[in-house]
Amino acid sequence: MNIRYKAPIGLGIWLLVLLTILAGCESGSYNPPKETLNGTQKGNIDTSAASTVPVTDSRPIVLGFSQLGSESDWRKANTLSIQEAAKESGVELILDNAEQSQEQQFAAIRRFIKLGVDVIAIAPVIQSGWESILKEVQEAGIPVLILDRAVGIRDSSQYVSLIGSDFYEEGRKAGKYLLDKMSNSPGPIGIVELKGTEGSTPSIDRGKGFHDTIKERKDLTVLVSESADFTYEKGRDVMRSILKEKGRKIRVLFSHNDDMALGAIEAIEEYGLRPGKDIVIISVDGTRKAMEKMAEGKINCVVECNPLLGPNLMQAVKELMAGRSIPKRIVTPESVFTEVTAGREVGNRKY
Ligand code: GYE
Repeated sequence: MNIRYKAPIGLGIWLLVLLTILAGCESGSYNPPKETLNGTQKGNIDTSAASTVPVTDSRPIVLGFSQLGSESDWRKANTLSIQEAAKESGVELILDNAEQSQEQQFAAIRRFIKLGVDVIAIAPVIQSGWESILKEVQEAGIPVLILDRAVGIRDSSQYVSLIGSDFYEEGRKAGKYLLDKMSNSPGPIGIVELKGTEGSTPSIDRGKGFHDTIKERKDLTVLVSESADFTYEKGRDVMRSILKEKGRKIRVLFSHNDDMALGAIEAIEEYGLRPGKDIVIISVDGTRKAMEKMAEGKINCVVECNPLLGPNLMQAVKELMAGRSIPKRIVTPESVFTEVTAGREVGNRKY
């Protein structure tokens, strides 16, 4: 799916910046080019308008964005936020949905290079394997912004900035909630962990943060840790089979995202147990649907992960094109919601 956006320049973007920018010691910058797009038509990206963009300083900035997929409500909100922010700030967005395939991401990035876009943004599906494609982009002289998930590369000069959450911290918050919740419950306490996409940063880091935190209590045992790819369907199916095997030994579910938690709730109810009561459920994201389930008492805690990265991304793009440097790492501030406040929070959710 490729969608092209051309929109008038608005000022609202500057008011819409909701997220805190934490400057690291490193920062990235880029000398903005003056040349226009070369306008070749490649793949299924519509480039017809690109070739007509005039060679002037006032032409819109063109951003090629490789989105990793549409696997969850978080992802859908993330894509929408980027589309809206692009419109709002007058950035011309060329969006490619890679449907969970790193190969498709590479193909999209190569098309962006051929088109001669001004900036490339990438939300990487997995962490590894990015070095050689980023080298190609570097050789083409196009600056790269990494969004949401990280890339595991040796040479960090291959991208300008990483914009997104601290997933390790999210895992730690989930672990801390569990320690607190179980402080008066005797062990052993059996835990199921539903992981996200194997090899993706949020799955790796949320897992680490959670395990590192709960290990202080020896009678908390992770019975099964299995990937359900961040989707509702796999969350339900994987939980069904885990329940068959472990049944009532399961006292806790830590799900790496809301979609999988919601799928697992379906499986738990089918099995005849009460989610949120017989099985304590901790999830990550903070979607409206998860908040509603929490208000019903079927989820106990949701660690927030903010998908509304569009304003931050557009601001970074503009700063870069103006030749200013931006922080190497831009982290989004996030909170934790529990069953105690869920009812109040439902109405405030934007995704
Ligand atoms: O938590 C999950 C999505 O990368 C932070 O990806 C993102 C994760 C998010 O599929 O719902």
